[in-house]
Amino acid sequence: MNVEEIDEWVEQAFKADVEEFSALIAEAKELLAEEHRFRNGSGLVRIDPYTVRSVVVIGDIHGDLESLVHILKQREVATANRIIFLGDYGDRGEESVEVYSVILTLKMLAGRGERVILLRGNHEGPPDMPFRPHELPMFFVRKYGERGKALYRAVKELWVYLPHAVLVTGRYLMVHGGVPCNITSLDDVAYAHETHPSSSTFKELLWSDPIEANGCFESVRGAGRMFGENVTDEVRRISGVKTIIRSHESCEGVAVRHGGMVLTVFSRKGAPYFNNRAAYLLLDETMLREAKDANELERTATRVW
Ligand SMILES: [Mn+2]
Repeated sequence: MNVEEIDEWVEQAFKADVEEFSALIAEAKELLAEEHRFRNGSGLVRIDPYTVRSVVVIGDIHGDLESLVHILKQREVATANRIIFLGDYGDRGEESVEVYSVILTLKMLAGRGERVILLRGNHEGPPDMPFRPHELPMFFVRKYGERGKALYRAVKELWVYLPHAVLVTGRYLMVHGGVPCNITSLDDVAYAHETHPSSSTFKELLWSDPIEANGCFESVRGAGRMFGENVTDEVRRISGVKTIIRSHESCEGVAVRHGGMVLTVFSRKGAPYFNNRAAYLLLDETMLREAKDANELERTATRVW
């Protein structure tokens, strides 16, 4: 992809009629469903660090089309072997509908083989995990009138096919929210969506936040938990990685937690959050071959504004 192509996607995102948008969603659904089947229903995407040269990681976008486009136009992003989004595409930002259009276009053009990975955030969760405010349906109706409701429902149907975790073997575990307090194997993460709601693992992956303490605590969000440093360390052991990469909390692009074991990446800026900077990560060959901690990742993160 190049700058001109991305400008075309954006133009199309604004002018797409119901039929065009509906066709894009249907095609994306087919591709995402196929990848889901290919993983045998697992929600964990595995990346062998020796088979790729560069991986880009993008945090919450939440309707911030400007930051998304700015990031996609960077040469190192266009040439990356994998682009991983950590979830939360719609809501908050006025251009949530257009963000979906651009992200699904990117996904379609990347084709099969999980080159573009769209993780599930808490704003793409199952129906029994509500969140507020959920403005996406309103944005669809504002743009497309009554027929926007059907488009919104079609987008919602995609969520079930999205994976919720990425493992870069021996290096990094990526999720939207956080690591669960009571898991015993990586399969607990991979199939968390299937054990939901009898187990809280899925909810924790999508909703939890790190806390600078040991143990597990109730979350002020009303869903998920606050997980302590000892939990992070245990999940690192179980999954065989050095660092957890997640998004979900606004920060000035990147933030280090748990003494360098957790990195938060946030890729949107502006209201209703108060951060002035967004960021993304480029994991180059060195960073894929050597497991880096969050301090090292923070130093190399690209602040986009
Ligand atoms: Mn979130």
